[in-house]
Parts: sequence; C-alpha cells; structure tokens
Amino acid sequence: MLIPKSHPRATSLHTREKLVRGYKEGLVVEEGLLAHGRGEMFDYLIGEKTSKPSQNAIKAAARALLKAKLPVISVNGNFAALCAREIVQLAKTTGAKIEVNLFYSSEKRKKTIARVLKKKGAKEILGIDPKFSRRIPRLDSARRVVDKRGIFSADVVLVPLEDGDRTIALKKFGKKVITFDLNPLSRTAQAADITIVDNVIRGMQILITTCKKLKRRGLQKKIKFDNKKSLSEAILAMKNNLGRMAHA
Ligand code: PTJ
Repeated sequence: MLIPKSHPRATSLHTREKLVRGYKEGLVVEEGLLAHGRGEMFDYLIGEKTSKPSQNAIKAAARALLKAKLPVISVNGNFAALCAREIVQLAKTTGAKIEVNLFYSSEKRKKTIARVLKKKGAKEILGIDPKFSRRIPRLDSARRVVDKRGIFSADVVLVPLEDGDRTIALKKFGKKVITFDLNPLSRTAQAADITIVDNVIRGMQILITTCKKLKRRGLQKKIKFDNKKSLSEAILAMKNNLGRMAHA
C-alpha cells in the first residue's frame, strides 16, 4: 500500500511497513511483529515524539558510548529491519562494534541480518562465527551466546528492544546497559543503566546527532543522570498526554 506523506500517521505507518518488509525478507520473526504492536501502543501514549526525559537519556547514552573502551551495539531482527543504516552510522561515529544477537536464534537469520548491515556499509559484524562464541553466565535464552571480541568483552552495550533476562544478566556480568524501550515499565527498561523511552527510529537519529555534537565539543562537561527518575518522568509524561487526550 502506498501511504501519502500528508497522512497524519505517515511515519508510524511507514515504520510498520518497514517491519513487515523485514519479516518477509527473513530479518524479523513473527514475535517481532507482536513486539512492534506493543511498542506502537506506547508510542501513541508519548504522542509519537521524543520527550524531554528521553532527550536527556539520549545525552547520557551518547556520553557513555563515547567514553567507553569497548562499546558494542547489539542487533536483533526488529532493530535491523528498522534502523540498519543508523546502526552503521552510530558504529562509525562512536567506534562501537556491531554484534548480531538474537532471542529466537537461527544461523540463517543471523547471516541475513549481517548481509543487510554490510550492504549499508558495515565492515565487520560479530556474533556470526561460532569460533568466537562465549557464554554470558546466569542466562538461559539463546541470547547467552555472545562474541568474545564483542559483547563478552564490552564495557558498554546498547541493547534495544531487549528481553529483561539478558539485561539483568549483562548487568550482573559487569556491563553498562543502554536500551531503547517504548515501555518504561518493562523489566529491561527498569533494569538498564540508561533507558531511552522513545521509538528506536526517532531516537537513533537523535543519538547519532548528539554523538557527533559531543565529539566536536568534547566530553569535559559531566551530566547527572538518574534512570529511575527519568523513567518516572516518562511515565508522568504519558499520564499527562492521556489526560490531554481525554479532555480534547
Ligand atoms: O530478533 P529476535 O529473535 O532477537 O527477537 C526480537 C524480539 C523483539 C521479538 C524480542 O527481543 C522480544 O520478544 O522482545 P520483547 O520482550 O517483546 O520486548 C520488546 C520491547 O521493545 C517491548 O517493551 C516493546 O514495547 C518495545 N518496542 C517495540 N517496538 C519498539 C520498541 N521500543 C522502541 N522502539 C520500537 N520501535
């Protein structure tokens, strides 16, 4: 279906189409379509725009990625379908490695995702060669298998649209975890060090711009960031939006 740019919900409808295309091309699993539906619902609640608390979380995330010794961007099916170009841009800007890590793991899907990222300009994709596989302790899902040169050794990991168990396991394993999650109440959102409550499509673009700005200006200025406070503000912003919608 062709959606005209003037349609009031053009952006979210295009996003949905991107994900369905990703599903047909073998990047996304069926469960990923359900996860997207959950995300859309929360996106309506935040008014489909990046809130002030999310902008602050993005600043904290940019700083953490640029200060990291070994930052890694963890890529699953949904993230690859929605943001392949941005993943490569962020990796280039921050010097982060890119690693494919799937919840519903399959060698074929890993290779399809790696191929799409390489098409967008990625030089190296980790998480594909079993020779470098290591295990994150205290984690049962397929996501426990990570790359020795990537997530296993990283100090900062960006894990968008994540399941709660791995975020908790990564934290116990000493990693700083940054996530994008439109649901501020999810276990991942609650367990991460920095949660960006925003649609990953909007948020990734702002994160890249913020990293570029910070690189130009330098990282001298410290910023205070409290994830629990930031999540409470995101929940409050949703509540206020709902109130406005109810009285409109
Ligand atoms: O590709 P795989 O095999 O690794 O599987 C990926 C999915 C997403 C299926 C898997 O990680 C999963 O089941 O995730 P969950 O537990 O459903 O969590 C996804 C979270 O991301 C939910 O809290 C959604 O609200 C949120 N979300 C969905 N779409 C977006 C989003 N957050 C930000 N931007 C989105 N576009």
